[in-house]
Amino acid sequence: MHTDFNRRQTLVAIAAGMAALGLNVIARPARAGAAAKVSMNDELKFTPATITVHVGDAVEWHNASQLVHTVTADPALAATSSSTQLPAGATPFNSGNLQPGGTFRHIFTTSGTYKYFCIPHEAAGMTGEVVVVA
Ligand SMILES: [Cu+2]
Repeated sequence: MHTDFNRRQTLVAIAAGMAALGLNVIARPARAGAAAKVSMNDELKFTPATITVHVGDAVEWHNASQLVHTVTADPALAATSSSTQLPAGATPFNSGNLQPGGTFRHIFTTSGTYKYFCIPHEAAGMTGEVVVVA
Protein backbone atom coordinates (compact mmCIF):
# COMPACT_ATOMS: atom_id res chain seq x y z
CA MET A 1 0.00 0.00 0.00
CA HIS A 2 1.14 3.49 -0.72
CA THR A 3 0.91 4.65 2.88
CA ASP A 4 2.85 1.67 4.16
CA PHE A 5 5.51 2.21 1.55
CA ASN A 6 6.02 5.83 2.56
CA ARG A 7 6.05 4.90 6.23
CA ARG A 8 8.67 2.22 5.60
CA GLN A 9 10.89 4.62 3.69
CA THR A 10 10.67 7.11 6.54
CA LEU A 11 11.47 4.47 9.13
CA VAL A 12 14.39 3.18 7.11
CA ALA A 13 15.78 6.70 6.98
CA ILE A 14 15.34 7.07 10.73
CA ALA A 15 16.96 3.68 11.35
CA ALA A 16 19.91 4.61 9.16
CA GLY A 17 20.39 7.82 11.10
CA MET A 18 20.19 6.05 14.44
CA ALA A 19 22.55 3.33 13.29
CA ALA A 20 24.99 6.06 12.30
CA LEU A 21 24.77 7.34 15.87
CA GLY A 22 25.48 3.86 17.18
CA LEU A 23 22.01 3.41 18.64
CA ASN A 24 20.51 -0.04 18.52
CA VAL A 25 16.80 0.45 18.10
CA ILE A 26 13.97 -1.31 16.34
CA ALA A 27 13.01 0.35 13.09
CA ARG A 28 9.28 -0.31 13.15
CA PRO A 29 7.08 0.88 16.00
CA ALA A 30 4.34 -1.50 14.85
CA ARG A 31 6.71 -4.35 15.59
CA ALA A 32 8.46 -2.89 18.62
CA GLY A 33 10.72 -5.47 20.20
CA ALA A 34 10.57 -7.73 17.16
CA ALA A 35 13.80 -8.90 15.61
CA ALA A 36 14.81 -11.88 13.56
CA LYS A 37 16.85 -14.15 15.83
CA VAL A 38 19.97 -16.15 15.15
CA SER A 39 21.68 -18.26 17.74
CA MET A 40 25.33 -19.25 18.06
CA ASN A 41 26.05 -22.67 19.46
CA ASP A 42 28.83 -24.92 20.70
CA GLU A 43 28.92 -26.71 17.34
CA LEU A 44 30.35 -23.52 15.78
CA LYS A 45 27.26 -22.75 13.76
CA PHE A 46 24.90 -19.83 13.29
CA THR A 47 21.33 -21.12 13.44
CA PRO A 48 19.53 -20.55 11.18
CA ALA A 49 22.52 -20.19 8.86
CA THR A 50 20.52 -18.11 6.38
CA ILE A 51 17.70 -15.70 7.17
CA THR A 52 15.74 -13.27 5.06
CA VAL A 53 14.56 -9.91 6.45
CA HIS A 54 13.27 -6.62 5.08
CA VAL A 55 15.16 -3.35 4.83
CA GLY A 56 14.90 -1.64 8.20
CA ASP A 57 14.58 -4.89 10.15
CA ALA A 58 16.80 -5.75 13.07
CA VAL A 59 18.54 -9.08 13.48
CA GLU A 60 19.56 -10.18 16.94
CA TRP A 61 22.25 -12.78 17.55
CA HIS A 62 22.35 -14.63 20.83
CA ASN A 63 25.37 -16.55 22.06
CA ALA A 64 23.78 -19.71 23.43
CA SER A 65 27.12 -21.48 23.78
CA GLN A 66 29.98 -21.72 26.25
CA LEU A 67 32.37 -20.13 23.76
CA VAL A 68 33.18 -16.59 22.69
CA HIS A 69 31.87 -15.79 19.21
CA THR A 70 31.65 -12.73 16.99
CA VAL A 71 29.24 -11.60 14.28
CA THR A 72 31.49 -10.04 11.67
CA ALA A 73 30.80 -8.75 8.18
CA ASP A 74 34.00 -6.90 7.41
CA PRO A 75 36.41 -7.96 4.66
CA ALA A 76 39.25 -6.20 6.51
CA LEU A 77 38.85 -8.68 9.40
CA ALA A 78 38.58 -11.87 7.37
CA ALA A 79 41.47 -14.26 6.90
CA THR A 80 39.73 -15.67 3.84
CA SER A 81 37.95 -13.30 1.49
CA SER A 82 35.13 -15.76 0.81
CA SER A 83 34.09 -15.64 4.49
CA THR A 84 32.30 -12.33 4.10
CA GLN A 85 30.40 -10.34 1.54
CA LEU A 86 28.51 -7.04 1.66
CA PRO A 87 26.11 -5.44 -0.80
CA ALA A 88 27.45 -2.38 -2.63
CA GLY A 89 27.15 0.65 -0.35
CA ALA A 90 26.67 -1.33 2.87
CA THR A 91 28.82 -0.49 5.88
CA PRO A 92 30.88 -3.34 7.40
CA PHE A 93 29.97 -4.31 10.96
CA ASN A 94 31.51 -6.35 13.77
CA SER A 95 30.00 -7.29 17.13
CA GLY A 96 33.33 -7.67 18.89
CA ASN A 97 33.64 -10.58 21.31
CA LEU A 98 30.28 -11.92 22.49
CA GLN A 99 30.57 -13.77 25.77
CA PRO A 100 28.28 -16.72 26.57
CA GLY A 101 24.77 -15.33 27.00
CA GLY A 102 25.61 -12.15 25.12
CA THR A 103 23.58 -10.60 22.34
CA PHE A 104 24.29 -8.36 19.38
CA ARG A 105 21.75 -6.51 17.30
CA HIS A 106 22.17 -4.97 13.86
CA ILE A 107 19.67 -3.09 11.72
CA PHE A 108 19.95 -3.69 8.00
CA THR A 109 19.33 -0.52 5.99
CA THR A 110 20.78 -1.64 2.63
CA SER A 111 19.22 -4.47 0.63
CA GLY A 112 21.29 -7.35 -0.69
CA THR A 113 23.12 -10.42 0.57
CA TYR A 114 25.39 -10.23 3.59
CA LYS A 115 27.73 -13.09 4.33
CA TYR A 116 29.26 -12.90 7.80
CA PHE A 117 31.52 -15.00 9.96
CA CYS A 118 32.82 -15.54 13.50
CA ILE A 119 36.41 -14.33 13.91
CA PRO A 120 37.60 -17.08 16.35
CA HIS A 121 35.93 -19.80 14.26
CA GLU A 122 36.34 -18.54 10.72
CA ALA A 123 38.73 -21.37 9.87
CA ALA A 124 36.16 -23.84 11.23
CA GLY A 125 33.64 -22.52 8.74
CA MET A 126 31.40 -20.64 11.18
CA THR A 127 29.59 -18.42 8.70
CA GLY A 128 26.06 -17.18 8.15
CA GLU A 129 24.04 -15.20 5.68
CA VAL A 130 21.43 -12.44 5.92
CA VAL A 131 19.40 -11.69 2.80
CA VAL A 132 17.81 -8.24 3.01
CA VAL A 133 14.93 -7.55 0.64
CA ALA A 134 13.17 -4.27 -0.03
CU1 LIG B 1 32.41 -18.65 16.88
